Amino acid sequence: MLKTYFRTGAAVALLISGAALARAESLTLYCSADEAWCQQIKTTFEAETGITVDMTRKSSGETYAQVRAEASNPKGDVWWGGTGDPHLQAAEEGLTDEYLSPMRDELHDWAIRQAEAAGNKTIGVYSGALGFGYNKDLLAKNNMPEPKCWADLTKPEYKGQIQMANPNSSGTAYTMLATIVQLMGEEQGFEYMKALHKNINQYTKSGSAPIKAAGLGETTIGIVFMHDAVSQSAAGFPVVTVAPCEGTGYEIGSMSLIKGARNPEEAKKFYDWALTADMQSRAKDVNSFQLPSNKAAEASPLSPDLSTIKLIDYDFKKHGSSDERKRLLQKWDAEVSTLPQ
Ligand code: S7P
Repeated sequence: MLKTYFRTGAAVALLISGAALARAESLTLYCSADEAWCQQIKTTFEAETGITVDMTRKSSGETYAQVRAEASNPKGDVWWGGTGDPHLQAAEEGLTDEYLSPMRDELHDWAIRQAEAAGNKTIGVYSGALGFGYNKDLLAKNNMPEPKCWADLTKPEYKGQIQMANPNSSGTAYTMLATIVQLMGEEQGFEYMKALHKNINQYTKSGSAPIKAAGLGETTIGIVFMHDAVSQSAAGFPVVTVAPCEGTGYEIGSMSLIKGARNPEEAKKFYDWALTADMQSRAKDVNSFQLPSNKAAEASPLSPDLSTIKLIDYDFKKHGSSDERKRLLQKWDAEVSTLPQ
C-alpha cells in the first residue's frame, strides 16, 4: 500500500517536473526575414539551447498586424527581423516590451539609436539599403535601356516590366514609399508612385518576391533591398543590383519582445543570442547579405557597402510612427493602388 503510494507520488512528481520542463523549453518566434534565414535561426537556436522553437515566417507589415490582432491574447514571444518601421509602430502602440540586453555594448550605434528611439522596446539586428535589380538577359532580349535611377522606372519602355510588393504587407515596399516621399517631397512623391503604378505588373505580398521573380525571368525589374538582389546573383541568376542615382533609403532590421509573451525568459535568451557575433555571422551562409548589428560579426564581401551608396537621412522616428505609417498607407491605397494601369 505504502509502496503504491510512493510510486504514484514519484510518478506525479515526474509528471509535474516534466510539464515544467516542457513549458520551459519552448519559444514562439515570429520571423520577418527570408525563409532560409528564419529556418537557420530556428534550427541553430534549438541545437545550441535545447529550446524548441515554433517559428512562423511572415512579412513585416503582416507580422505587425498579427501582433496587434493578438494583443489581448498574445501567442508570439519574440518578433525577429523585418524592417524597423513597423517594430517602432508596435513599440509606440505598447505591443512590445522594454528590455536592456547585456549584449548592447557589442552593437553599432545605429542599432542602439533604434532602441533608444523606442524606449528600448526594439533594437537593430541588421541594416541594408533599398534599390532595385533587373534580369540582364531579359533586358537585353527586349532591347530595354539599363535603369539607373528611380526616375528611369516611370519611363514608358518599362510598362508591365516592374514588380514591387504591396506596402501594407511588406516592410520593403513601405520603406520604398517612405523613401520616395522623403526624396521628392510628398506631392511629387505621390505623383511618382502613380506614374510608377502604370509600369507595375504585380504588387506581391512579400518584399523579396519581385527580385526572385526577376531571377526566374518572370519580370524584368524588381524593387527590393539591394542585399535581396545580391542574393539572387549569388545564387546564379542573371540579376544586376542597382543603387538608384538620386539616392535611396535604408532599413534597420529590428527585433522586439512581444508584450504579455507566454515564454518571457526564453524570449530574452533568444534576444541576447540573436545579438551575438556568432549568430549574425551565419547569415551569409544562407545568402542573406544584410549588414550585421554586432560590431564583431563578419559580413559577407558580397554585402552592399553602405558607405559607397548615396543614402538619404531616413527619418525613422517619423516614418515608424503609428500616425504617419497609417496615413501614408491609406493615401497609397486610395490614390495609387486603385488607379487603372
Ligand atoms: O529578405 C530579407 C529582407 O529584405 O526582408 C525583410 C523584409 O522586411 C521582410 O519582407 P517584407 O518586405 O515582405 O516585409 C527585410 O527586413 C530584410 O532585409
